Amino acid sequence: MDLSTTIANVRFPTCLMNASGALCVTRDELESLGRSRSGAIVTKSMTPAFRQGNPEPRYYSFSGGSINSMGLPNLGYPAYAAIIPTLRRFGKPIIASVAGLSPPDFLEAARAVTAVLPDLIEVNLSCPNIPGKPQIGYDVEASRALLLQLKDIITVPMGVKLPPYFDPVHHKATARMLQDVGVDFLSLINSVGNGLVVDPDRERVVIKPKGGFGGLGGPMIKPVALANVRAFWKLFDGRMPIIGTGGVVSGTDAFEHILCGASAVQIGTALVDEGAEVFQRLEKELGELLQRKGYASLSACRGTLQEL
Ligand code: RRO
Repeated sequence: MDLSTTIANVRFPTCLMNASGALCVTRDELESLGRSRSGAIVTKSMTPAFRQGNPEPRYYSFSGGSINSMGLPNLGYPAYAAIIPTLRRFGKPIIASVAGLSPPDFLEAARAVTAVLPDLIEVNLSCPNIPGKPQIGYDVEASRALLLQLKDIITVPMGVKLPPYFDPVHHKATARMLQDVGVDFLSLINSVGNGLVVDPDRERVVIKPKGGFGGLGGPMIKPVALANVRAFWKLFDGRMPIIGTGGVVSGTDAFEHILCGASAVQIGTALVDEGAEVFQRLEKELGELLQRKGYASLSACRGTLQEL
């Protein structure tokens, strides 16, 4: 089964790839993604300087999913600008994720990483874990101002990684802004920010930063992710490429994202739990599912979710 896909005129050998943040911080991790069946290499969100991130424990996995408050640990853009050209040998697209603690940080990281020409750039407007720094993606006008400046700097296709929205008004206002700016693709969604997981036996939180608050991922957020993929697919009349992220642990989960309108799917929690072999398993499961259902390609079922 051909699981290849195209986003903003960039061809991906398969539609399954890592989510930014999951096993993609170090050179070793990025090379391991290169050797895996991941359809792309997506970097950890990069800031101008190296960041240690938040104190540990800062990631916790449980049956419902995961909670993290990593705090943007990354090597800093000079390191990624040096690593990215060496990743080309793996022959798959490279998506550089760019973040910052302030708009000038974003611009600086974007300028530097654009110079080494990753295939696409994903602007992360939705990190929930920096104490005192709200997620920019929840402020439509601040997002517009930042993205307009980034659009002038970034010469490769520019996408945005958005936080989950929970009201149609927010989907609509954000879609209008993204249309005005002219972004090339969407990654939906980042973790569901500021959740709290409690260990009832120990009567305490499970991660250290921010009093235990952190971004939720994995199976429990799948319906929220699907809703955001679907809402933006409809608002853009199916013309905006969408990478679906959230709760994909099986081929069926990936299929659900595609039915809602995703052109590709990113894997976070399941990748951390299983390691890079997860891509092979999901590829097999998705391929067999499509075959069983009689679909010859992803595009045959993309966005075709039926309503009652
Ligand atoms: O590093 C993190 O704490 C983090 C980031 Br930048 C993000 O975008 N999403 C997330 O769940 N964690």
